Amino acid sequence: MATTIINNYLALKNALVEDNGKKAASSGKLLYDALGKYEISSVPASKQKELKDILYDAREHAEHISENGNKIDHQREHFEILSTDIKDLVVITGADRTLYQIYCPMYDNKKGGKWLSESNEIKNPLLGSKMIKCGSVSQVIAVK
Ligand SMILES: [Cu+2]
Repeated sequence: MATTIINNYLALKNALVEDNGKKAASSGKLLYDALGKYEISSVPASKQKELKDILYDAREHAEHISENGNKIDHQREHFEILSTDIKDLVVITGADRTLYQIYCPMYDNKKGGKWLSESNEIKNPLLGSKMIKCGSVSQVIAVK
């Protein structure tokens, strides 16, 4: 179960909702550590290569977020890509709670962006206070 990864991902997400780059950086560091500690052998052998690749990619993004506490736009760019990694990860590892994938069509000059949330109430981490309510649920990832 990816409990520690999910906890730290959501703490990072909530720091970005609050426009708090410093807090996002410290959560990013905890997420980086949690990703490094995940036991790949806990998933079926057929999924281990894919999981390893996801963990590697996610760690790079978490590291950049941890190192850019005063550049929140840069943190958000990494967070948006990281969010797809975390979604792919929980599809393999399972999750201890229901997660909502939320889509915001306004992010990055209307290219759009996605993230995961513990709630279906929209609080936008990609745009923060500028457009806090922008987004809609695109997928529900249920506990398995
Ligand atoms: Cu970077």
